[in-house]
Amino acid sequence: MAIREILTVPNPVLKQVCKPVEKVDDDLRRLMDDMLETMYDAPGIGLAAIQIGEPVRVIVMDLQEKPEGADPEAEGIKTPRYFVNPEITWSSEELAPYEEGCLSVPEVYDEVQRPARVRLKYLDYNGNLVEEEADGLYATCIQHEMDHLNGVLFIDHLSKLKRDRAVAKVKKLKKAA
Ligand code: GNR
Ligand code: NI
Repeated sequence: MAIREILTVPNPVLKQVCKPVEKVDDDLRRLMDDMLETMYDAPGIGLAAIQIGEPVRVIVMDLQEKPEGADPEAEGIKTPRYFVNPEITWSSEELAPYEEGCLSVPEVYDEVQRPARVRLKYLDYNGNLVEEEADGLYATCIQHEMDHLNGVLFIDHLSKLKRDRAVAKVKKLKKAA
């Protein structure tokens, strides 16, 4: 496994529409392993393949929710999730706000409103079809990640003023580094 570089705004690669995966094979599993390692290292709770420059419809996620009654001091047990060619098949009318961040827009956080619940279908790590409903942080995160597959960032849901400020902040951060 390998930690890969995470692309940041205003890299035009992040604006690409990603291609569907044709086959869940060992090459793709290697990519998903690298994405997960990169995400844990960052650290983040989700990562889309385009964030490491691979224009394919692949997402990894680990919401790191501690099991109920778990020792709060204990290290969270890793619960990785993998999504290949995900599709949203239903969205609730009800919206929910969440203070979002993005590894491709470091150190910028702002509130985005998205459907509170979605139904989705996708292929998992082994290429099996999964259909399920998401709510809470899972719903927010999967919609944030699926935006990446279509070249959309969370700052695209903000005003132009806030978006321009966010890009300027990331450019400045990068210059200082
Ligand atoms: O690590 C992340 N945290 C986060 C918080 C609120 C809403 C979405 C996210 S996803 C983000 C990682 C990332 O940039 N994924 O694309
Ligand atoms: Ni993101």
